[in-house]
Amino acid sequence: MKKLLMLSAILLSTSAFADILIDNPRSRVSAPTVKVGGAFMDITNNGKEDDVLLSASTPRSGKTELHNTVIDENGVMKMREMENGIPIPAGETVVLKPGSLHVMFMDLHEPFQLGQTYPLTLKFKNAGEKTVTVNVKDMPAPQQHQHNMQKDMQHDHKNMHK
Ligand SMILES: [Cu+2]
Repeated sequence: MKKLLMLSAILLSTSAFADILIDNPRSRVSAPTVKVGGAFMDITNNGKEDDVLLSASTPRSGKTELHNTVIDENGVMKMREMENGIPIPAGETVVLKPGSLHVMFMDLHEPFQLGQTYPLTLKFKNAGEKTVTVNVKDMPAPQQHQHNMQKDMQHDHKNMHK
């Protein structure tokens, strides 16, 4: 039974010459005590058939999920697991980036450090498994706006006392 399933999987995959390209795989430097992290990249499907990113795995993490970031009815940002994977339509590029779709590491064995690289295996429905090398980068968190607001408020406060 298992052999039959494998055979049909091979037959299916030979009909699909899905050409998946993965560009700029990267992770953010993580704080020493943080056990979670993400991976971001552009995934282009140059094939003629739609594909799906089903799962991801790396020796760096005990558990890895595929997530999307959504804003709920209360305006709160939440991450949701993509239980059926991330669709990669034919002829399109799907962007995995902070605040959007991402690979999520739920159980990092060690934090990501600047300049490190690590292997990440992506499993596609048609294209099969592809292992890429992820670069750990100093990706700035989108918090500068808040800092600016704080400065502006202090500024206003001073002006009031003039
Ligand atoms: Cu997440």
